[in-house]
Amino acid sequence: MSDAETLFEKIIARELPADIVHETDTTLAFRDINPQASTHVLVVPKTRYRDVAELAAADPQLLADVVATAARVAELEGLDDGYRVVFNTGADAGQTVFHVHAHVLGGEQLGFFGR
Ligand code: DGP
Repeated sequence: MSDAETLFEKIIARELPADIVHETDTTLAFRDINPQASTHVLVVPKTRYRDVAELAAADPQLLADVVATAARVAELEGLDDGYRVVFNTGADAGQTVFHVHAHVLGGEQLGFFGR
């Protein structure tokens, strides 16, 4: 990891405001500033990895923590009819913040997506 700090480190450090919905020892969940569904929460590990592939290779337990926090967020947000977890990975997928994050989307019928 060599890139400059991202804004998510600042949110984790409480140097930037965010609407935090859940926190664990290793993860933080906060609402996306530009929601793409009725519920749109981002889950980040407190330790920075660039993307989900790097996280999986370096620390599988921390990836499991991120997924468990996503599931807990879905429970807290009442997404009882289902939800989607997305890890955008790289430029073609539209990743803009290079601190791995899971998007948790739900609260309505989601369309299929791709192009
Ligand atoms: P991605 O495109 O997968 O890298 O998603 C980055 C997301 O981060 C995007 O949906 C918008 C969100 N985002 C960008 N800046 C901020 C911010 O300052 N606060 C919050 N809460 N979300 C942000």
